[in-house]
Amino acid sequence: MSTITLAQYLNQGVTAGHFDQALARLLQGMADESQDISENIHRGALAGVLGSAGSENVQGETQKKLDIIANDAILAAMEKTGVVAASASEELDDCSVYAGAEERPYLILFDPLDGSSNIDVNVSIGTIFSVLNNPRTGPVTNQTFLQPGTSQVAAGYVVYGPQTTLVLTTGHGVDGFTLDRAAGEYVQTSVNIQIPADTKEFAINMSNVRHWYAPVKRYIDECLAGKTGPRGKDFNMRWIASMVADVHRVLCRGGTFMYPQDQREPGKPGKLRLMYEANPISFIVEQAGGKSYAGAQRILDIQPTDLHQRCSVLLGSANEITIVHGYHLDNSKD
Ligand code: P6P
Repeated sequence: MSTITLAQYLNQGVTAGHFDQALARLLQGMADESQDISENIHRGALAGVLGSAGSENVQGETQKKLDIIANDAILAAMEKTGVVAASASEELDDCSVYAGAEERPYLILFDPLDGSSNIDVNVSIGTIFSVLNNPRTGPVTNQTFLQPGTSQVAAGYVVYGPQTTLVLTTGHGVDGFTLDRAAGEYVQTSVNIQIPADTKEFAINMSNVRHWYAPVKRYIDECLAGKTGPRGKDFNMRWIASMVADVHRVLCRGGTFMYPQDQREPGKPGKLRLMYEANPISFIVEQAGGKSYAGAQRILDIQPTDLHQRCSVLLGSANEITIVHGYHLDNSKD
């Protein structure tokens, strides 16, 4: 494959009319900032960036030093693009509105460092981002961001792992880029990623099995029953506890990733956040031929009511997700 740089890819996308120069600038800005984050992660203890920051985020979770470093860096980088009106982050209660927001075409939401409990034990973590249009119908507030996932104009993630990999979609398929540290730029290494429709691999936190509702319990039990069970094949399990790393594996070789709502807190629809985790990842998964549901409902169809709302997540290989989604529909009928 003749490789092209991210900059060349973005120029081609503008020329092809897939997106405008402003979105290209936004995506380049996010990619450039991810290089700095990658370097910090790569140096770890040598850069003095490991460990807790001694503070909590809006979710009440202990913040790691790198959570704050990444968050502040992305906020600044998005302002610098000149095309982002405001940013919403997992780490902040409210959106950050930039000067001249009324003229700037895009909004961005992000989880600056997802899976940060893995930072100190050298396991892959990631950045997830979602891009929406700024309707420019008045001042930007948290409410301006409350658009369904189908409204996204772009979404992406960066996996900080053995390689630093950027995966993105602008609604024209999913493409992947590997960071060439020596050259200081991303090079395209995957074109039009497609998730295999069938799989023998599922990812879920099995320690929660006693809390699951019936549809997920039935699906996983059937996978665990293996060859002699109703599925007629053995399954393997993975759980990295870093959504981006688990999802990237699904994109590369198929599989399912599930973090379902469970009975621990019946009023809580799930652990993962809709706006800056489930929506961008679901946009990517569907563009790659997969499926993504919050129980019976398609995630991208959810009309948000809060910037930090959570949802159940069942995503991955289309033929497998169709099965577990079907169990939720049966359950809804019951
Ligand atoms: P658990 C990381 O904290 C995260 O939000 C996702 O990246 C990950 O898939 C999940 O939570 C892990 O949750 O309950 O297994 O620690």
